[in-house]
Amino acid sequence: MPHPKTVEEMIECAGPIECDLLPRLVQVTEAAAIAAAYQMGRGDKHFADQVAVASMRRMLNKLDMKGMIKIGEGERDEAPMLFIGEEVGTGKGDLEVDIAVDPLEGTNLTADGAPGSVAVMAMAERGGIFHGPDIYIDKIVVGPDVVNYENEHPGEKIDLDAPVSHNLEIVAKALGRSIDELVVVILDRPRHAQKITEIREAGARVKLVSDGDLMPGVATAVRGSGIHVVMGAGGSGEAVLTAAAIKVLGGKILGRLVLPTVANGKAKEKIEEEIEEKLPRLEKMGITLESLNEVLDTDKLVPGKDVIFSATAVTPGHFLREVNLFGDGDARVHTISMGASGVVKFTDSIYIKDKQETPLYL
Ligand code: VTB
Repeated sequence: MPHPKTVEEMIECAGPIECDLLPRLVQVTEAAAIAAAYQMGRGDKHFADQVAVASMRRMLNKLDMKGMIKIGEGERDEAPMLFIGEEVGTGKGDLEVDIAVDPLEGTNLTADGAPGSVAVMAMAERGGIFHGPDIYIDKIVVGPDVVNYENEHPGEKIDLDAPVSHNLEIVAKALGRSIDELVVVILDRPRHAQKITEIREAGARVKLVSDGDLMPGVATAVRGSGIHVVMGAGGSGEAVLTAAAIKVLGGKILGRLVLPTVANGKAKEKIEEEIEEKLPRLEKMGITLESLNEVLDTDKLVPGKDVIFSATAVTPGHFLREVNLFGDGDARVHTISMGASGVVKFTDSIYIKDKQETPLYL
């Protein structure tokens, strides 16, 4: 039976952001990843981040759009570029775009030459991306099989507040396997000690990552990636970027904002200091101490319809190859990009400056 939607129909139903900006977004993450790749393994995570940020910002400012960073490098006083609220783009044209950005996800990984770092960005129409502070989001991320299972079994749903074993049982049933065949990715942090124990006690296997829980979140929606669930508290920007990709891919994320001092079990005074410092900013974004506790689902984190996402690997990743540098700035990069219409691209891009000097490798 033919698929109800032809590829031509899918391409036609792509929104204006996907049509006009997705190809350009890929170039933005590619340029940032190449800039960061020159700093790979040099031990300086701040400089690696800085060059990725600067490159991304230069590229973004060439795009015809009225763009606004909704979640990114930090607040204006902490981040000189791509701060939350910064306007980017030429300002020309009709496209009003919300942006979530992590120019270098995994700065330590890049500095150490370790796997898992990417340059990543998502866009959607105005109001389409959660406007939030740069704190943590505690989350659970699962792929489309789980969403399918939930739709077919009303009453059986993953739940951020349920015991870990409840969520893993649902994922196992959805994937038609037993819990001991599941793999859960979680950041290796003392704040997750209890959760890691619970995951192991429930019978699942744990992959601890030193940094970078964004792409593992995306991987939950990719069969064959070997990752079935991502749990734990990480950067809020990273969670929103995960939400953008997981929304396009039909998976699901549930999250809750949490202050780093709270998540990391700091002393009462430290927590109070953080509240005092951040509360005014939170309130400006419409978030109160009470609403901080709300569960944010995929559509709250990324309400947009015309959502696009691109991630280019700097170092080798779960399903991406690292940047290769060939001399005189020639480079080859590997990207996953996607748009709400349903198109997902794995692209190998080769930038050759001197066509006589640099041969094309396969
Ligand atoms: C998290 C995680 C990221 O940094 O933000 C982490 O989501 C920072 O956590 O993927 P800590 O404050 O515990 O160091 C990353 O691992 C890399 O940006």
